[in-house]
Amino acid sequence: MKDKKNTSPLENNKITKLADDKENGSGEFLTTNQGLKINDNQNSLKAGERGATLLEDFILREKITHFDHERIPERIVHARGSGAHGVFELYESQAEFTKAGFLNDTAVKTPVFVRFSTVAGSRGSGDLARDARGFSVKFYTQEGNYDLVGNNIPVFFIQDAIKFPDLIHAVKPEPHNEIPQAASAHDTFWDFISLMPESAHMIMWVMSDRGIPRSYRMMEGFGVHTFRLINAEGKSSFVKFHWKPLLGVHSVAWDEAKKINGNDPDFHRRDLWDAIESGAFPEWELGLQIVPEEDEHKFDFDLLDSTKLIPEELVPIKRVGKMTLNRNPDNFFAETEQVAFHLGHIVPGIDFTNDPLLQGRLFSYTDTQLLRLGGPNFHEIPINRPISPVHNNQRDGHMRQTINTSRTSYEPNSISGNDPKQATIAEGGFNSYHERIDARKIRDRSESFFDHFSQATLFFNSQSEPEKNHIVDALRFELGKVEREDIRKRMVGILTLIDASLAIRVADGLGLEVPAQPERPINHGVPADADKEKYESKIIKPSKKSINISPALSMANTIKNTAKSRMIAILATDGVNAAQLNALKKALIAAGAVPKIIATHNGYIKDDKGLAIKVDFTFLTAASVLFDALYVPGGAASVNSLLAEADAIHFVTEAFKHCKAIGADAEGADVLKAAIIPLNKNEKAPAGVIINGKSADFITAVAGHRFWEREKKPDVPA
Ligand code: HDE
Repeated sequence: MKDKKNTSPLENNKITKLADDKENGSGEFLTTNQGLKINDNQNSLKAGERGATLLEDFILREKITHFDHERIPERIVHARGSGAHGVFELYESQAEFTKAGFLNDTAVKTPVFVRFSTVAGSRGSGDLARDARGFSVKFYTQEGNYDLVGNNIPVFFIQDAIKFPDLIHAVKPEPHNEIPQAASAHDTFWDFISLMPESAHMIMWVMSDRGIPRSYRMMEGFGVHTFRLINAEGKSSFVKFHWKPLLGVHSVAWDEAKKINGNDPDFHRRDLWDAIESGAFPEWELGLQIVPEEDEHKFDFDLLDSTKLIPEELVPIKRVGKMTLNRNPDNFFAETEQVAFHLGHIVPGIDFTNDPLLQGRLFSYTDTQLLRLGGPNFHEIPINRPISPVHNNQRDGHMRQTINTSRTSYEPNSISGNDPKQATIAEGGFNSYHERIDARKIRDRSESFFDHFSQATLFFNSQSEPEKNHIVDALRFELGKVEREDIRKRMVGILTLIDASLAIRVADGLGLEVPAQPERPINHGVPADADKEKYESKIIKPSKKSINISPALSMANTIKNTAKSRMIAILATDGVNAAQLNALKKALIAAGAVPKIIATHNGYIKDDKGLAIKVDFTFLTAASVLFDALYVPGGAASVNSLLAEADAIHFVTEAFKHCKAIGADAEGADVLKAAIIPLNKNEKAPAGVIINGKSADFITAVAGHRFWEREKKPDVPA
């Protein structure tokens, strides 16, 4: 017995299944939604040429009605997103820890769909908001869909799901005037944060450069919560999931982020799309941090507390497989917008823990899809359908696609031989981990959740000097936008509990004194009848710390060995030195980088040999913030035109200010000098600036991403 829509993956894999639902009008007639061929798509049905429109016009009404309903409610959080298809391949069986098929069989290639997102902004907001990024992966496994719905930051703001609506209300635009869009730099957010000390650790991450990634392709991903892996013997281990990007982890500068949002609000979406279209498929390795069940209480934090991470130095990350994104969606709405993730989409071999944030999420995601996608049949939308067969007695509801042909829709039944029937564990039936629970029914938190500051300090201590400076600047910016001084002061008080120097530097920027006695964090965000004294010392003075520094937390320590897919601006115009330009272009392309010619005019320029070179952008349509590096070849005529173009000089100055790799040959160096880049004969060129160098040196500089030491140079305006 088979339901017509949901056939087995053995007969019908995901790719062909999606293909069944694809539509392409090429060579076809225009029709109504009922398949009726349309004869006139230009005029509505009227009573005479100049007469009133007739209600009878079913074609007009169908078209307008559909149009009226084109928008669906956007996601309450993570509304702004971009997606891509791909595949997950396992390196080595993990059967020792989990019986999940896709983590056991290295021969299986599991199709995936990934959606990246910002959190706070609306669907049309800019990509470069300072924010956490969503990193959701749907694995279409042979045992059902498994969703790993994570972020690019390994911890979260709050410990209990009951605070989530408060957090999101605080960060969203303020209710009276709906300002600001996609920004946390406003009073209500910092009011909440300053009253919720458990957010201290996540705040450090969001204020760091992790909050402004260079690309979705250059972000880490984290499952955040501790989950369980269950092996075939039923043995459980704790696990944290990680995604490690093979391009390394890179960010932009904050000044740059603001400008990118103006120049190209789709910067991350375009970057992902273009990379996949050009065949530069983004790749991540899946990492597992496994903690044996018996070690649950060996840490100085609670594994169930989502405001804590397990330092890699304590539990190494084992890389077990690779995900490659290799196909852009055919239709944004049908796939990226309608995809519905849920932590509760799970497969045998993976299970939950009692993390109270995780537990609350298990309720929220189905509930939100019901509203957003309009009813209980959202699993039938092509992007959400599993590749494994679906058979159950659920029926009907809004927009039901499946035509269930069985006479029975209940179990047990004898009419249909009691099919569809339950599966034993051996047959792949899901069986929740039998965790022992013997407890009182309470609303409370474990004392083991009360150290809010150790890991915030650990994160700050583990950053490089430039990264620390960026955190200070970000806090000065965000709190500088807060209007109420009491909130600013309270927040500076919270910072004193993370790091004294951080608090002093932020307070200096705000023109505030560091309070000798910060407002007591326990005064807020606790139950009405809480015994405040009991827990206060635990919140701010943890008894033990196993680790004071974790180099793995610094982006400065990420790999910087590839220029693959980096965007290189070549500033050139008529008369450019062909030999220099072509040599560098060739080397860049060989390294996988993407050179683009930026000229004073569109169309074609002529090099010094008279050959035409296609222009990609002009100084009107490009901006330095959209590129990773720039190069100015020689050629007197070209350089003279660039020197006369103020936008070209600004382009170079800005790239220097944003600490990017810069190369120049021969007369090209004059453009750098005009941009006030210090190039004294006797001195070494500033870091990352390569004059008359080898292509290989320039490419190494591009791979290095940023030369933050240049930030200290006060003499370069931008
Ligand atoms: Fe979500 N979250 N979340 N979240 N979340 C949603 O589900 C929610 C949390 C995350 O690309 C919503 O389909 C609650 C942590 C991502 O489609 C909603 C709590 C983490 C996405 C929801 C959290 C996330 C969402 C909105 C506190 C990192 C985008 C639309 C208990 C591990 C998924 C939707 C996509 C989306 C609720 C906390 C990640 C409302 C109640 C922690 C990546 O259901």
